[in-house]
Amino acid sequence: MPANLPAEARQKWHEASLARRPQEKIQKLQEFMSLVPKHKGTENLRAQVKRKMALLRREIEEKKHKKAGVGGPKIFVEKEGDAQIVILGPTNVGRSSLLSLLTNSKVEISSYPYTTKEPTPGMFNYEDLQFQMVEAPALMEGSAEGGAWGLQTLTSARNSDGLILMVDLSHNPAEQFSLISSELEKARILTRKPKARIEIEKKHMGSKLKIIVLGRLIGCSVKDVKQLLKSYGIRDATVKIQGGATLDDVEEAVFEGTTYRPAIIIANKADYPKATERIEQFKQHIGKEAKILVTSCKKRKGLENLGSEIFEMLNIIRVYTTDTGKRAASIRPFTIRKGSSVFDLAKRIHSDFYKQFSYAKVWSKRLRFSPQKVGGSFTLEDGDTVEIHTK
Ligand SMILES: Nc1nc2c(ncn2[C@@H]2O[C@H](COP(=O)(O)OP(=O)(O)OP(=O)(O)O)[C@@H](O)[C@H]2O)c(=O)[nH]1
Ligand SMILES: [Mg+2]
Repeated sequence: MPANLPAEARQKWHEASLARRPQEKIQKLQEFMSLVPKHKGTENLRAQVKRKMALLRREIEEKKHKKAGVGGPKIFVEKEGDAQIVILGPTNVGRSSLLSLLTNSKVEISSYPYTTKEPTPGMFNYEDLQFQMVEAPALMEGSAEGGAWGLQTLTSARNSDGLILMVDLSHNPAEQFSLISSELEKARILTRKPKARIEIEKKHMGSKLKIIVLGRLIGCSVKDVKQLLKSYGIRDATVKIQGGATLDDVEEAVFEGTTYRPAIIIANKADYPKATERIEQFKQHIGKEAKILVTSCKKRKGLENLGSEIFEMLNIIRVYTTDTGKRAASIRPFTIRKGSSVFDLAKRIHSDFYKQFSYAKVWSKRLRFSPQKVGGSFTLEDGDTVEIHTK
């Protein structure tokens, strides 16, 4: 549904985007909110602006704390290891139980609700990879608007490389899952790869109207896009579209781009009496597209494949490097995106490295003979060992 914002609201948004001080920005956003009509089409937008204001208030608080020399709880956990996976779910589903089974974290487990109050990390070793698992505080209705720990929980989710969406089988899992989905949707975090992606690159230069559209527009013209962006005070920008976009899609992108995070669903507490029935209904409810792991943290069951499922979800491969002259391959692999070439690997090792690239030798099980001499465009696969030779 389109947002259909009145002109004054658009103007106010422009003013808010120009405001530099947090206090002033909050003020402008508040005024903006009072001009946004309340209907289904603006629901996500309203939630998101509320979150933005909560984040700004938090920023002001933190500055005060810093001056006073005391720190508050963390909003998100700095990344460590090969990937960061955030465990999301309503309270009591067993997020802490999962974290303590997989990692050496000493997180508190309790039958009382809302025990975990800040993002809590632990390292999960899978083969030669390290996945940093982060338990986010429980999701509840209103999290996306910054209620309770919503700010920490959804900022953590946005900041992650992938998600575990956890529900339990002690009561209706579909209800728990729809709470997770709706809060994620309001926070504009997608767990399915979007068909279209739009990025608006603002340039803040000159006052001449200069809007460039790259990609396919659906049901509107470049002129419409120019007019729309102008009404939001955007005069100099490049709009990059992947896969086609309507004018409403472009308008959404003005506020905040959506983030895509891959996800695995865990249905925990499989030891409950009616669990089998509930899981069948839940599977039908979810459909075939999403992966569901059925576990019992209490009985330590169902977690055998979690490492490989996470690895699969992340769409990465491991590549080992050797130095010319040395025989042993690196112990710690580089993790790079599936489909990457030798060039991509060289860039990862050092931003300038690929410029001196001459050729590479690759050792791989899938090759008829190893090592094989290859060029920069050679596509790597999981487990390959590479030796790069420079000019
Ligand atoms: N029967 C059963 N109980 C479980 C299972 N996993 C966890 N529990 C229990 O469920 C309760 C909540 O577990 P936690 O791991 O603290 O849940 P949480 O999701 O971290 O909850 P909060 O942090 O409080 O939001 C505890 O009493 C656990 O012992 C399970 O597989 N089966
Ligand atoms: Mg917990």
